[in-house]
Amino acid sequence: MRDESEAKRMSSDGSSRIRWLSKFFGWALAFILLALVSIPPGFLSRCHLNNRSRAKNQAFGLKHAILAYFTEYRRYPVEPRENNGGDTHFISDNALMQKLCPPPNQTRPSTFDSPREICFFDDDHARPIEGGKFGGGLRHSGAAVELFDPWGNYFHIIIDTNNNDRISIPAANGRHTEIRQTTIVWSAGPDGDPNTWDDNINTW
Ligand SMILES: [Ca+2]
Ligand SMILES: [Ca+2]
Repeated sequence: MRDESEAKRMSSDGSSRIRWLSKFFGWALAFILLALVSIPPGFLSRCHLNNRSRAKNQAFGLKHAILAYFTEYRRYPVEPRENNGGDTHFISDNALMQKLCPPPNQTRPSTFDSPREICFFDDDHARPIEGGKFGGGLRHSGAAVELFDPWGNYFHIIIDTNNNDRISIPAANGRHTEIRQTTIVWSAGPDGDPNTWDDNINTW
C-alpha cells in the first residue's frame, strides 16, 4: 500500500516537473520571438552606418595626429622606406602608433617614443569582436599599441615621404590620381580588403 502511494507521488512529481519545464520553454520562446519582432526596421543597417562613421572619425583623427607630429618635430613619425622615389605606405601597427600614443600605465618616457612626450592621438579601447579580433579603437599589449578599425583591421596610410607635396591615391582598377596632400588614411571597410574600394572609407 505504501509502495503504491509512493509511486503515485513520484509520478505526480514527474508530471508537474514536465508541466513546469514546458511552461518555461513556452515563455522563453515567446520572449525570444517578442525580442526579434521588437528590433526596429533598419536597426542593423544603422549599426553598419555607425561603424562607417566611426571608421571615418578614426581615419581623420589619425591623419591629423600624423600632421601634428610633423608640425611638432619637422619629420614624420615613421621612417620612409625605399620606394623608387615614391611615397611610403604604412599601417596603424605598433611601429607607427607608439610614436603617437602614450602607453596605458603612463610609463613614459621609457616606452613612449615621442621626444617631448606629447600625446598626438587617443581613442577608445578596442573591443573584442567576432573571429577573435579586436576592433574600433586602440589595443594595448604590454608596451605595444595598435589601432584597429571597427572591423578589426589596421588603417592604411600613405605619407608624402618623397616631399613633393603630392600623393598618388590608390583606387579601383589600379587607377591612381595625384592630389595635393601629404598624408592620406583609409580603412579597408567591412570586407577587410584595402583593394576593394566600394566599401573603403577614406580621408580624401
Ligand atoms: Ca609625394
Ligand atoms: Ca574594402
